[in-house]
Amino acid sequence: MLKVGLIGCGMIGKEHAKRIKYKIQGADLVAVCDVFEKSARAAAELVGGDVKVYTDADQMIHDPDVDAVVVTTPGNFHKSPVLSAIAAGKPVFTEKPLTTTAADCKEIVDAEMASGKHLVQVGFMRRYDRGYNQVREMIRSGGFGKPMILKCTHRAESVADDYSTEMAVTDTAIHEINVLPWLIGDHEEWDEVQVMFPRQTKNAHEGLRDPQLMMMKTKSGVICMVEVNVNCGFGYDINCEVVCEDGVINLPCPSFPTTRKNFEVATAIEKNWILRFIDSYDVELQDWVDHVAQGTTGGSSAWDGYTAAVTADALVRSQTTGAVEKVACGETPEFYR
Ligand code: ISE
Repeated sequence: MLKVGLIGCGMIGKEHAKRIKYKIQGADLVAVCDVFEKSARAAAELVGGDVKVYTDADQMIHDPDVDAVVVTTPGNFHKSPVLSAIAAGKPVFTEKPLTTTAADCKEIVDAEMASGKHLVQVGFMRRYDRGYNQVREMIRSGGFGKPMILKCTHRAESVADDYSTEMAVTDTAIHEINVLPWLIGDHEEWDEVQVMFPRQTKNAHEGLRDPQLMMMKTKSGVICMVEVNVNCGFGYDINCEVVCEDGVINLPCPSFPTTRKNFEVATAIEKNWILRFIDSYDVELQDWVDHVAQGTTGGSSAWDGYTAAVTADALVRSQTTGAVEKVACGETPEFYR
């Protein structure tokens, strides 16, 4: 049984705490940690109270009762606990993004390589989503020819007041940055990217540029357009249309009953990302635990986290310059091939 300690007891932290405690096979939650003791205690209560409560991440990581670590703090606080877990030689699953800058991700990559062990898995859960996997298989089958254009939307009903223009890249589009090359079987990194700002929505809070159109081109010439629109007001709406040489494939939407009432035919849209990707999170954490049992990692590696961050840095630069920005990740180290 893998004894897991979790750091960061906010929204996704509480979800993962319950998931590890009640759903995942081969793992048990033994400790929770948050700088705010109240949050840590609330998470502990959610899972029945029978876990240690910490406010110091390092102490929890070095607790001999903790075999492996899950990091669910906000992205800009991932670096320190991930480095600390690597130093302790303990497997660590960190929520996306690995960190919010490429420089910080590089430190993690270097530390993991120096440790000589694959310890880090990054929580890009879309690679575990059933729909994305179905689309990927269709592309791999070759029956649709080569993909040429991807048209994606990443829409949310609304965001919190501390959500910034940069976060549209580092926190939101980071999913498409990670999942799209994997989806189309492109093993190289992105080549160039650009952000465009269309007319501003009246629904965004002051200081937030929303919506944003992100254009990303792979080295093989596939162009992806991602509409990030986080105050759309009607739900959490993830779409991805893959235009191939011999046909078009659309990512399935979550299925809801179609209703007929009041002279209207209607189908619901998912409310938020926790619900939209609930199954993907289950599969993802089970896969992490299964890999850890074999002494390996699955899903996205620290290198994937790094290349996503390099791409995000380029998009963030483009938010200011308006220009097409090059993405330069360098050679994939042998360790991650
Ligand atoms: C959130 O952290 C997620 O990971 C969601 O999938 C994404 O849609 C949202 O924009 C992020 O804030």
